[in-house]
Amino acid sequence: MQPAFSHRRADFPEDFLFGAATSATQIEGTAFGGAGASHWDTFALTPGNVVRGETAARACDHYHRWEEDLDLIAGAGFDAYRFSINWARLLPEGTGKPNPAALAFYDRLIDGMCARGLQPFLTLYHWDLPTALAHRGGWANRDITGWFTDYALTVQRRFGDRLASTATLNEPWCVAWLSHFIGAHAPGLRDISAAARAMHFTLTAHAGALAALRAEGAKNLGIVLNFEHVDPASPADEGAAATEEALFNRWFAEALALGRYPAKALQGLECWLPKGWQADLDAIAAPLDWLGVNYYRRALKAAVPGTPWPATREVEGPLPKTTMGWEIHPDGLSDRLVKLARLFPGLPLCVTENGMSADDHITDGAVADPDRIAYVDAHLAACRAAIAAGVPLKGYFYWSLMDNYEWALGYDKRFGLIHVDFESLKRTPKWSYQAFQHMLLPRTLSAR
Ligand code: IFM
Repeated sequence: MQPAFSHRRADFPEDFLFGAATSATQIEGTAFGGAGASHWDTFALTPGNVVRGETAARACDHYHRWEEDLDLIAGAGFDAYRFSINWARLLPEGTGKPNPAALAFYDRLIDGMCARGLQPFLTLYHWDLPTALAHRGGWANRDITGWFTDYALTVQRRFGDRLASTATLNEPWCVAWLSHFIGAHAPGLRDISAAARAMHFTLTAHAGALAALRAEGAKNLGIVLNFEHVDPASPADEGAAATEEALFNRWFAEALALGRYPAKALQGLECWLPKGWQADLDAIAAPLDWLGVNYYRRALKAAVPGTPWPATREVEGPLPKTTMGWEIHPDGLSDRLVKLARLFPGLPLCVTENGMSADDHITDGAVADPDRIAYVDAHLAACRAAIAAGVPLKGYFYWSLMDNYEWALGYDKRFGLIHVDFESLKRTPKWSYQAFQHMLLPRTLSAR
């Protein structure tokens, strides 16, 4: 039997928003419309970086199929759509003159959202750094603050009149640590000094753009951070878990909320931070209008004595997992929301990403994904628990609207509510899409 969610829309506050999320490089197709190269294009063309060497050149061909995709979002009953602009599409050289085809494309896309009653939730940076700027040091160069601010202003001046909200960056931990220390994402560095600089310059870039956007009159400005529930693999691994907590969950959040970095992370990073970093902290802690929370899983951490800082590794845990190998732990979401509400008193929070990858197949024209429905159901229960505990949680966005380019994992992992056949590009809504429809559509239709 096809399952439904155990929640009704009426179980959430009247103004609570439901939405679906994507990002530009993961769906649009970077080969179309005069987009400049981003560091992901070059990273993917380097053997060994991406599963089967797959690129985002065509992705879901959203560049040409955006109308069908927006119809599907509206058809599920969502109130809002979280999308991003590809910086390298808009500014092929990273700075300077915008690409006219990109201006026209994002105009059509945003107008298309408004015409369907979908609130446009924009993310300015979801990882498509123009290669021209990567060649100049990218996120390890302090100048990125100015490059990013200028890009943000170009976006605001053209599209700002139609945006419901703007987030500066998506998941700065991935931009900095995963990409410059672990080396799993573009630019694929394994360099603690570049990583420390990027951990700081993502925040100066956020702060520069936030101030400039505000001066320009932009409203509803935020940033999207990723969080995981961290546990020690054994009682002897408490220190390893605390280091991970500081690097992953506390670094960005405490800098933004309190204007300081956690001591446990500074132990390893302070000597690599750029000169004068302390002077940037006041600007970094400028008030936000909202905070986006991406949450997927629990991570178990163990110490690896005798290795360089942070001297930790991840250990496989016993909980049920998604096809990413990620442990499913919905209580971690309510815990995190409660902690964040304490750290940022009164600040509206929004779950900007939550979802699971699964081994989805089309059978007799349908995609049965009961595990995904159960995953979302449990995380919606966690949202309700947080709201009941007093957290000002304002929305929930499922990641992702449709199967797409999962970065270094190519087209291997399916997170979508909509199945995409990467040969024919046909879209097939899964059972989980229908579960959202069932929960959301009656009220959305009466409001439209
Ligand atoms: O696909 C990514 C997305 O780009 C950022 N957050 C996590 C998702 C799943 O890995």
